[in-house]
Amino acid sequence: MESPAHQEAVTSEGVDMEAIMQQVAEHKGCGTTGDSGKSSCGSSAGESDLPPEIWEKVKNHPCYSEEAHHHFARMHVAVAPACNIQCNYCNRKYDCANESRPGVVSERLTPEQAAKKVVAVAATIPQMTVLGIAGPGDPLANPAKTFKTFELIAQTAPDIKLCLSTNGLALPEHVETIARYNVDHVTITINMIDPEIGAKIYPWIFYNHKRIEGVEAARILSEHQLRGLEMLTERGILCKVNSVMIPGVNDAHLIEVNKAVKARGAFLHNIMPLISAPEHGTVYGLTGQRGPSAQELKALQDACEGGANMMRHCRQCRADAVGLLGEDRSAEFTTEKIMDMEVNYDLEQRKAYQDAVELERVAKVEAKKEELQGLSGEDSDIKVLAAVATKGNGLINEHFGHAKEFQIYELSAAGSKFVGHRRVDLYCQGGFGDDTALETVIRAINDCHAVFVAKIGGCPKADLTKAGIEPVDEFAHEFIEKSAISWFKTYLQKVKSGEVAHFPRGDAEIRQGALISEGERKVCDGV
Ligand code: CLF
Ligand code: SF4
Repeated sequence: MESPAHQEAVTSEGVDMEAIMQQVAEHKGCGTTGDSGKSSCGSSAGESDLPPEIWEKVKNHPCYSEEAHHHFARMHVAVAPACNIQCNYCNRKYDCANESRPGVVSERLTPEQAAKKVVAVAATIPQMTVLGIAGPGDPLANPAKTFKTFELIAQTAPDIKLCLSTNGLALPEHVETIARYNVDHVTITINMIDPEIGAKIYPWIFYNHKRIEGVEAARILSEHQLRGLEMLTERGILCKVNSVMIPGVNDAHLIEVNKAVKARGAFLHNIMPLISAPEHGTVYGLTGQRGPSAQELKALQDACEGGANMMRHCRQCRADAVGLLGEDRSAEFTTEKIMDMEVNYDLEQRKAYQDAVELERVAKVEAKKEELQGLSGEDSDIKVLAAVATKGNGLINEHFGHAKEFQIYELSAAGSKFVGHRRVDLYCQGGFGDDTALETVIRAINDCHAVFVAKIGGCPKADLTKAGIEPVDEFAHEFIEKSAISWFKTYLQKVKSGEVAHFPRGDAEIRQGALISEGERKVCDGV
């Protein structure tokens, strides 16, 4: 729990940056955490950092392994419409903000339709390795539909990992069933462990056939979340905790949440920015509650390092998302289209594809290691952020103007680390560049010293340079981290020789609603 002095420091307007920065200063660094024998190097932990049995579980799960998210895809099926609680950041006509941005599901599916869709997607996208149920309500408030879907998929697509995301209220009563259906990855959204804070996030829960409000509701919810987490980890089920960072409400408190979930064996902690806008019709949207800036989010995530492993590559995806994290191919797989599809579910072909991906991944890791040797003995404390345009596979393979998001890496004498992503509006509009979009892209990556791209035109190059962000296209189609480390070595040399003066960059804006255009959204008819 927070001390009273600590609570005073949190204003209703702002993030408690002082408390967060104090935690950063106390950061103990990377080490082995004990529970499940896992490393605390965050979701970027690779094969050499994890016990073999854990690596087997995460190596092709795009959310549980940062490395995997460059290569492997997930899909969600929207079979769970009802919810048993109310969050102030959710409007029921939108899909679940636990596991998605407040976009909407295009269509809800029956378990049978969902199973058909999974097989059709898996046959078309061999890198699709995980099926998640994340809404649009709460999967465990719809247990019959959720578990029927898992049962059908286990029969027709046995190589696919099953994943579930829940608010946790109904979790304790379903833990045995989750284990029986071989659901090996469970996410619980835990935004607080202090019911007084919880009452500012959750107006009510529906429990034991009753609607319960206020602090009592938050107390019951928190107790169920933490007990459910313990019960799952005791059974060896890998658990991730999602938390929504709500400035002035639970920001600094999430450091306590991180400690509490680590103590109960959570494998990962995913702190996501609040998505809030009046047009979403949520309580927070209508009351003007803001989300965090990029710097505030990163400071909090940094403060939590050394506790439960940090996930930083979440895309807050829709409850019907399909594809690599950051891309959404759901429009290719509507129920109508699936009915007309010739589906050839070839297990051998899928395995061959995934073996080839594994070779590519190993090559990428080796290339990074080799480049890192050039930084050994480097004692500079300079840290910079770099933005990368990529279509996947860990390569710099996207044009600046075609990027819908940039991946962000922190570069230091210790090497490179994935620290986030920024959604942006498309700059290239087919033959011409959109200057307004360019301004928003620059604001979204304003904290970066460089942007790595496969190709870039003269105009955006000039504007980026003027804004102090170096456009780098000399590593087109090469591995991201190897290239970024190589660039950073040169940057450090230039700083040392006096050719370049190093200045910290400013803050950046987390763009809400970018990436998917309004035209692609369809409002569902509510829960
Ligand atoms: Fe889906 Fe969630 Fe499973 Fe992943 S998403 S149920 S764990 S398969 Fe992933 Fe999407 Fe973030 Fe969720 S990027 S919102 S963390
Ligand atoms: Fe919405 Fe999910 Fe919260 Fe339910 S648990 S109110 S669906 S965000």
